Order: sequence, then C-alpha cells, then structure tokens
Amino acid sequence: MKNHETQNAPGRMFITGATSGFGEAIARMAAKAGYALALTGRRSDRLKALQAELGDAVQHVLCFDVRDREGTAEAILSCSADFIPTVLVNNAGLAVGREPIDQGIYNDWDRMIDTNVKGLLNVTREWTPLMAPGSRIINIGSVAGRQAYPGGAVYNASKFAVHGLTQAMRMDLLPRGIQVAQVAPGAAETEFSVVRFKGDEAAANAVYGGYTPLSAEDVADAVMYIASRPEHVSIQDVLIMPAAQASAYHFHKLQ
Ligand code: NDP
Ligand code: 8X3
Repeated sequence: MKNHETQNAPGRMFITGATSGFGEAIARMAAKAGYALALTGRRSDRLKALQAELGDAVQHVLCFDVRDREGTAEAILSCSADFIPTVLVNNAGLAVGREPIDQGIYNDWDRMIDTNVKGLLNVTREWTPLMAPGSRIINIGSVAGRQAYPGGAVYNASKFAVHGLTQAMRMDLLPRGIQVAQVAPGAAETEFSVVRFKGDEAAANAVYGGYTPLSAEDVADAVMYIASRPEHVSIQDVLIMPAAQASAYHFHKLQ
C-alpha cells in the first residue's frame, strides 16, 4: 500500500538519522504525505541540504549525537512547544566491524551499544513524557535482532536489545495510548555497509552482489504504512527482507 495520505491525518514526525539511508527516505515520504518534520543527525551539511529540498515541511533541523545525553536533551528542548511528535522514528544506528568476539575492538563495541541502544533510550526518554495519546514510536530493529550470525555479536546484541526494548516500551506506554512498533529489515543498500567496513567500498559493495537488496525506500514505505494506520490499529512488528534473503544467513545469490 503506497497511499500514506488517506488513512490517518499526518502530524509531526521526529526522525533520528535523517542524513542518509532509511531516515532520509522516510523524511522524503513523510514530507510528501504532509507531515511536519524534525530532521536530526550529526552531519549538518546533509541536514541543511535535505531541509532545502523539503522546504516548509521541515520545522526543525537538529544536529546532535544521540550518544550525548545532554546534547540530545538540549536539542529536543529547543523544539517549539507546538512540535511534540505524533510519530517518533528511532532510526539512528550503525554496525562497526565484523570481527569475531575474541578479536573485537572495544571502541567499535562502544559505538554500537552507545548509539543503537543508549542513543535510542536517550531520545525516547526525552520525548515520551510529552507525547500525547494516539502517538506512535517506530524503532528500527533488524533481522540481526532476531538471529545472531558470526562476526555480528555486538551488533546482534544491540539489535536484540532494540527488539526487547520495543516490547517493554509498548507495555509501559499502553496506558498512555502511545503505540510502539518495530521495523526489522534484512539487507538494505544504504551507507550501512560502508560504515560497517570503515570506508572499504569494495567490501561494502560485496554485501549486495548477486541479488537485489532492499532499498531505503522499501523500508521507509513500511514505516509510513505503520504511521498512517487509523488510531485503533497498531502494527507492532514488521520483518522485511529482500526476496533473495530467507534468514540472517540464507541468501540466494546469482554470481
Ligand atoms: P545509514 O548509515 O545510511 O544511516 C544511518 C543514520 O544514522 C545516518 O543518518 C547517521 O547520521 C545516523 N547516526 C549514526 N550514528 C549516529 C549518532 N551517534 N548520532 C546521531 N545519528 C547517528 O544506514 P541505514 O539507513 O541503513 O541505517 C538506519 C538504521 O537501520 C540503523 O539503526 C541500522 O542499524 C538499521 N538497519 C540497517 C539495515 C541495512 O541493511 N542497511 C538493515 C537493518 C537495520 P550521521 O552520520 O549524520 O550522524
Ligand atoms: C543490518 C542487516 O544482516 O547486515 O541490520 O545485520 S545485517
């Protein structure tokens, strides 16, 4: 279903990690559907370029690192009083490295846990007290949060954490009428693998060879579907994979 305009009145969407990949695609689709947007990320040049493209739909551009608890709180506090999100998309995240556990790099581990788990918590803790009944939170998990794979340990742990947090948040926020959903994608071609392989483009491209991966727009479409359901409908969990991927480790590749 591509019509995200008719099911539910568009409101205000706060997107973490809007400078590339899923977040950027979500911002474009949400602007088209009539949402007012807050775009966030660490790269201010990317944020400004997207703001210029999307025009009046963008109400706030917030350049901050979700790992920085004080900076996150300040950025959220700087939003105007009339910009309390009706949809919070916790998307900012990354994988760094593919080393087995006995060769893991502490700094890589910290980056993943501090961004994917603590960053999501920082943003959620600041916004949830203010959000109104009928609002939604959409967490971006991963197939890596359902199935572990070799060389994925700490990324797996961080996305298993998102899976668990999504369930517990849903229970905690049920009495307040705030829905909590997870979109868990399989392999999608974004900047994700370039970041994971620390700028090694050949290694990143190899991840997507021999099959058609998901695009950022495929994942954004799932987020928009959840966001645009009528208020009484709660889509709790979407596992979205390329047709050529059956699990975290089963791919049908044509070489
Ligand atoms: P991208 O690398 O294209 O985008 C990641 C986004 O996260 C960027 O906008 C980046 O912005 C932001 N980000 C990263 N670290 C921080 C930070 N410390 N503070 C604020 N923002 C940050 O990757 P994707 O779009 O693919 O990834 C988005 C999410 O989807 C991640 O959570 C990822 O784990 C998940 N995912 C990705 C899959 C894939 O195959 N691509 C599959 C399943 C899940 P900036 O660098 O400007 O801060
Ligand atoms: C990203 C998908 O399979 O590279 O979350 O972990 S995978």
